[in-house]
Amino acid sequence: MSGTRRRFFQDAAMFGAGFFASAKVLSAQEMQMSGDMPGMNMKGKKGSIHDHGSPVLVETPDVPNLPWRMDGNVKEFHLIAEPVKQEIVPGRVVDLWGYNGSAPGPTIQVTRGDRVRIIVDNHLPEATSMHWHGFDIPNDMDGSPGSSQDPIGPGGRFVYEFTLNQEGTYFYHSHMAMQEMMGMIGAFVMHPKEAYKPRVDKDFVIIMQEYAILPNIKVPNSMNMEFNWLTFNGKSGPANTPLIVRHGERVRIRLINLGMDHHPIHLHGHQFVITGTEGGRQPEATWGPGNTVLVGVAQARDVEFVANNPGDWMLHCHLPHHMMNQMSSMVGPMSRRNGMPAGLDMERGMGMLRQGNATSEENGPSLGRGLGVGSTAEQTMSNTPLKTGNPMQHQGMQMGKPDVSKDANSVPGFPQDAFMEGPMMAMDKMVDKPENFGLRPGWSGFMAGMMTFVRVLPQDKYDQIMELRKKKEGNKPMRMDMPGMEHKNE
Ligand SMILES: [Cu+2]
Repeated sequence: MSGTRRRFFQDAAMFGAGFFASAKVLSAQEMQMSGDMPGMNMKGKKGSIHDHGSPVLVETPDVPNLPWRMDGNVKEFHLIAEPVKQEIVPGRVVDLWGYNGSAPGPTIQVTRGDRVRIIVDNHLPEATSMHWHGFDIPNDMDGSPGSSQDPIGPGGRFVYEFTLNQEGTYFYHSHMAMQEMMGMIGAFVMHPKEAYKPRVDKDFVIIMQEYAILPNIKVPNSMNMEFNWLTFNGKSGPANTPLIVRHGERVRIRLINLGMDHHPIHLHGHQFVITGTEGGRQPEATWGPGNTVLVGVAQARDVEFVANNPGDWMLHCHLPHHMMNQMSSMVGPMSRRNGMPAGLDMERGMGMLRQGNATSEENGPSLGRGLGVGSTAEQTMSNTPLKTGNPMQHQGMQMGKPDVSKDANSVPGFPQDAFMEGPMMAMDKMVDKPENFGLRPGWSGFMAGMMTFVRVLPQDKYDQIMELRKKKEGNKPMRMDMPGMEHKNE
């Protein structure tokens, strides 16, 4: 270890004054952006990055890349299993478990043939174990607690080392089932030495997760079988960052699912082909067109398409309940009603827990069966006069009058449990970021759960967003909390 440490400081010293600049240039976004430099990959230009065979790096919106350092011929990474505060949507910060401050954990990228060392430190209050999902590696590196190694105790460390002769979309995750449900997964992309043909211009990773977190609780109930927070890369719509591509580019999206449900992921406006699974690249003869791909639990699916249709296109899970936020039976109608249902106070009216923890005897049974939001307080929904004229106000939200017909209250089924979506709940300003620039006003009111955009943009709009992104990154303070540092991907 002392040799490793010395080596790190030598490297840092070698970089000298250039250290900060180097680290900055090689941040994930910047590495991605280096492929966007004028003249680098403009169509028709010779000597562009496209003439080299190396694949583009993947971008995992809202999730950092894991930095690494070279130790001899070994690529060394450092993962820390730890509790994480994750803001799923503005104002909703929950307590998850993840890696290096992120849930999902940071994305690891290697090239086929790499010798890789991953130092795993356990900063959790209980034992963990790291499994390398789909890796062809020696058994004692597999991370199966009990059978291939002793679990890593709290405060403990395990050093994994192996050579990777695979290509594709893989992932790492805790092999403790309940820890998986707390967020403990990250992407592990193994690049081929030469890019596949046809070469993609953009390559994205999206990890799908789900949590059951009742309205006044911050910790997921990992026993639950139903989920009210559905995330792409740790964010629910409209808080997640859209995928930005140029009109005409070839795009790959790597979808990874670790949860209790399968997700049919649907892309608007385009047909794609499935080019890979959690087992690697699929032969071209198997590529059939589609626009919805079912990503089962523990599976990965790579889809590729040519972004030939300009516009802001939705990319989302098509399960209706996975396109919602904070689902719990009583909250939706509450927002539309005049006061509480008869006989209930505020907390019970909204289905909040009043005593005991989520798995306590009084709450456990109903929560175990479903969110149920304390099914004891569940009521039949009949029509109730719709509150008009005085819509609820939330700071930062654009609350308007609901757009409903005059006879709405006489229509069976109205209002729907989740009648909170729509223009009433727009929060464009709260989720403002370069990648959202130029979306239609009010767009955010219709995005929830596993929903994001693939924005297929003409050159000028694309450049504009890249410019905004660069400015925003320039303002960010350097994060120096990693024990390693980024080196250029040779
Ligand atoms: Cu889904």
